[in-house]
Amino acid sequence: MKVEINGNILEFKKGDITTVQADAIVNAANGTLLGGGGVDGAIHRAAGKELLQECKRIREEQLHGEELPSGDAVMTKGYNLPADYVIHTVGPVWEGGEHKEAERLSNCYKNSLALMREHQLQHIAFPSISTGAYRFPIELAAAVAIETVVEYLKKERVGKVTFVLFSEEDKEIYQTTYENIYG
Ligand code: AR6
Repeated sequence: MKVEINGNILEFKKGDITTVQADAIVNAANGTLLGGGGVDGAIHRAAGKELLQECKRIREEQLHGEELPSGDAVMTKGYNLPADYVIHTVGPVWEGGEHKEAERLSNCYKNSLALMREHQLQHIAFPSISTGAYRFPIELAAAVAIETVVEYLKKERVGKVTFVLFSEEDKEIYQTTYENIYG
């Protein structure tokens, strides 16, 4: 499904984000930036070892050894990926909903879009951040993700945003959520 918002394109696709030829793909990382399972593991495997080396440099130089807080985002090159860049963001772990999970998830999207704009990228692809290992209920996460992205696109002309969902079921949830809010 594809819609136009203020001269931008928003689309929903089923697929593996490591195969997407966007200017940047977003990684649902953890604070260590050292890789993990899920989409993070897939991105590191497909990008190659140099990605891990750059992530380690960011930990040392930009973050002074600290972990990247949830909601924040940093950018690296894409190395062996078809995408030029990877934006690493850390989603919130779902702890019942009263620990600012929605706000922190929204910040993941906002901060990734801010990096997109800062670096004048025209196409960014997001996975469904926090809805795997971090257990954020996908219906709620989809509403936060979509509202954050749509409100941004109404204000800024950046280009194209693709949600790359890993299953048909997840894609249906995102599309239905979009229709329910904006249809
Ligand atoms: N392409 C697109 N989506 C994918 C792919 C892929 N190749 N692989 C998985 N997904 P998760 P989180 C979907 O667990 O919940 C990692 O270990 C998946 O089906 O990857 O933010 C990190 O290191 C789900 O819908 O990320 C962290 O420790 C979505 O991506 C932790 O998991 C997110 O699932 C982050 O957990």
